[in-house]
Order: sequence, then structure tokens, then C-alpha cells
Amino acid sequence: MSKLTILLYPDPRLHTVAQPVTEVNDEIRQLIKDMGETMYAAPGVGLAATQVDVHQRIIVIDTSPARDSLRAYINPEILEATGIADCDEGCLSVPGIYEKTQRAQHVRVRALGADGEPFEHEAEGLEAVCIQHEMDHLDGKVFVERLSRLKQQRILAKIKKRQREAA
Ligand code: GNR
Ligand code: NI
Repeated sequence: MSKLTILLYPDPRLHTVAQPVTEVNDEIRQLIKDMGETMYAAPGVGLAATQVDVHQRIIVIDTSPARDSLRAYINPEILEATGIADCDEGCLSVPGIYEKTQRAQHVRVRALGADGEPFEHEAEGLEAVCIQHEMDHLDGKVFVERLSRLKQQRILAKIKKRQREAA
């Protein structure tokens, strides 16, 4: 197992649109394990392959309090999205920034599991928000890009100031 490096916004590689996985093989299963390790270490409740610079449609999520329920979604598709969830959203690629967003409260997703078999899953609340957030990453979108231009500018300014102070 190995912990992977998470790309940080505004890294342009975060804007890459991920390609569908054509075969769920041992290499993909190893990547899923490494993504899980990276997510738990961060710590976070989800991670998209895009964030570790692998541009294939794979996400991992664990919103369980015990942190013992890792689920991988390969080539995920949203079949149904209903309701509105007001959330405080953050991202491992945008550390220390939290902003209010609106997402669907409930989603039904279809994907392939790590075993290559299709499954459907219904999620609500944080788990549903997380699935939508990770699927945005696969389409090259970071959550700050859903905010107003003004908020995006403020976030970029904050990140640049932090980088100056760290240097
Ligand atoms: O760990 C994470 N927490 C979180 C909180 C609210 C809404 C979305 C998320 S996802 C985030 C991990 C991450 O950046 N995944 O891409
Ligand atoms: Ni994220």
C-alpha cells in the first residue's frame, strides 16, 4: 500500500476530465486501496482519482463514523437526484477552505464495484453530497468553481497569501 500525493487547487491537472475504466483489474484494485489509504490519512470522507493525478473514473467514499466502510465507485452515474441539501463543503485539494453550497439531498448511483460487478446505491445527506463532489472532480470541477466569482477570487487570494507566508 502507498499513500498518494493529493493535487492542490489551483493545479490545472484538477481540470482534467477522467476517462471511463475499461477493465477492472488488479492495477485498478491496487489504486483503490492506495486511494483509501490516502483518504483515511488525510483525513477525508471521499477521494476522486483526479485528485491523485490519475484521470480514470474512480472514486472512494467512507462517511461512516467508524471509518471502516470504504466503498469504491468505478464509472459512477447518477440515476436520480432529489431534494436540496445545504452543506458546508470542503475539499482535500483546497485545504482549510469551507463554503456553503447546495447539492441534492438524495441520490441514486450506479457504478461498478472493485470486483467489477455493477451495483446501485442510494445515499442521503453528507454521503450524497460527497458522491456529487467526487463526481465533479472526475469531470474536472472543484467545488469552489460552483461559488460566485467574488468568492472564488477571495479563495485564490487566501491561497496565494498562505503560499507566500509558507515560502
Ligand atoms: O473530506 C471531505 N469532506 C467533505 C465535506 C463536505 C462536502 C464534501 C466533502 S469531500 C472531502 C474530501 C474531498 O475533497 N474529496 O474530493
Ligand atoms: Ni474534493
